[in-house]
Amino acid sequence: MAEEPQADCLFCKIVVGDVPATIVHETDTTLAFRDINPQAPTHVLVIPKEHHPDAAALAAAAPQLAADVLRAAGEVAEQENIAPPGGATVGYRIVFNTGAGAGQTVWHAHAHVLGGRGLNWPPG
Ligand code: DGP
Repeated sequence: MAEEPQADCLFCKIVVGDVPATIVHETDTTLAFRDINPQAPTHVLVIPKEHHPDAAALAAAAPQLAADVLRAAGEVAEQENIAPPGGATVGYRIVFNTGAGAGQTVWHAHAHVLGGRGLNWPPG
């Protein structure tokens, strides 16, 4: 079930324009903006406009919306010229940190789209 916007949620505030962000992509259901603390030359966050606390909750409550986020992430990668094909150095990573132990710090589901440099595996 969709959740109401949360008054204390940073990303809900970005959705309504109360907190500024560098928006790079938008659909009816999703918003994408540059991460304030980039970990790669391209580091964009893709969020559902609706509030869901993490990726698992989003997928359980609104699977079509989760698909919208993934589609938007792919479109951002195309737009940023980090999507294959394009040679062995081109590629990107979509990351959903889920839970504090995995590094989640903002409790509004978001996909990190990272690229523009070599990405090691396994991640840290
Ligand atoms: P995570 O740690 O997976 O919950 O990712 C949260 C990301 O949000 C983190 O990479 C930094 C980013 N972030 C935090 N505050 C802001 C902000 O005010 N604006 C933007 N654009 N990004 C933010």
